Amino acid sequence: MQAPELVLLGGPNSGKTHFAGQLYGRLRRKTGRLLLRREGGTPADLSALEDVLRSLARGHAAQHTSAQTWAEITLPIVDTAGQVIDLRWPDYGGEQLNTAFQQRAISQAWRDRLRNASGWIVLIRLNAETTYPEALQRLREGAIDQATSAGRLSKWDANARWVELLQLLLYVAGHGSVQQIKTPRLVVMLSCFDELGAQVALPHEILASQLPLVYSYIQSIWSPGAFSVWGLSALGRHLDERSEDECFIDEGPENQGWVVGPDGSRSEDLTLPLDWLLHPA
Ligand SMILES: Nc1nc2c(ncn2[C@@H]2O[C@H](COP(=O)(O)OP(=O)(O)O)[C@@H](O)[C@H]2O)c(=O)[nH]1
Ligand SMILES: [Mg+2]
Repeated sequence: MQAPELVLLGGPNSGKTHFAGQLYGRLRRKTGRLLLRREGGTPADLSALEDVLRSLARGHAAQHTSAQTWAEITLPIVDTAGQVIDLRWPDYGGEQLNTAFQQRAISQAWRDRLRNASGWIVLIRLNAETTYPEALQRLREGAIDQATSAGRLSKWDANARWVELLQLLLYVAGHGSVQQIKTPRLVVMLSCFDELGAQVALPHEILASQLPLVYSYIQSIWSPGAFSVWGLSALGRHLDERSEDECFIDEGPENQGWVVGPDGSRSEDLTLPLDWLLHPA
């Protein structure tokens, strides 16, 4: 029997590649909730993930993803009780979500994956999202500045964009919205969480305050208990391709990075959100 699948979704530059590398490091290290599965079959080609870890061990960020290498990456995963799952990156250079949104086009392969997945992981990097909270206020006050508003509002508000995207993906995957969704379970990870500074609020509260429409859409469409919101800092800090970060060099990438759970608890075990997807309460 085929293992159930999780798919990871996120726009370009949302941190997918570095999360992949760091997750791979954790899975290999066998100290987290989930492990890498090695039994039977042809071993998966995980050299792209090895490359990411190698860059990080030298203290710098990995190079920009080449579309080809990442097209077919699957991480075979097992939990301590022997339950298996495959994590897929349907990511060809990270542009697929944009294409889906702009051209309403999704490949057959991608459609099948979305349809068959038991869980979706959506990466949202809040710092890179554009919203226009004051535009509504100005509309109400009638104080429209033609010169600035025309330029500034040329991009979709991230609220509308994500809601539309989720709607599209659900539709493509064949999930109606008459009943609240239990499958696929959904994990929203607020990536590069370190960029938001020290946070007292819980991850879902941060999502609700920064992308209120997205949060209320998810809340109304997904069954309570079938979605959760996490903070993710796969690196714990910013690195670029020329960094020589001493923490990464001295302590190793496996000791960097953390997640913040839905209850606010912080852990170095980057496998926890996947474990949550795997185990409905
Ligand atoms: N501050 C911070 N930056 C990160 C983190 N993870 C990745 N980045 C940076 O964000 C950029 C995009 O990351 P990448 O994983 O390549 O995104 P992708 O395009 O979605 O695969 C890179 O410059 C990374 O160094 C993180 O946890 N914190
Ligand atoms: Mg990438």
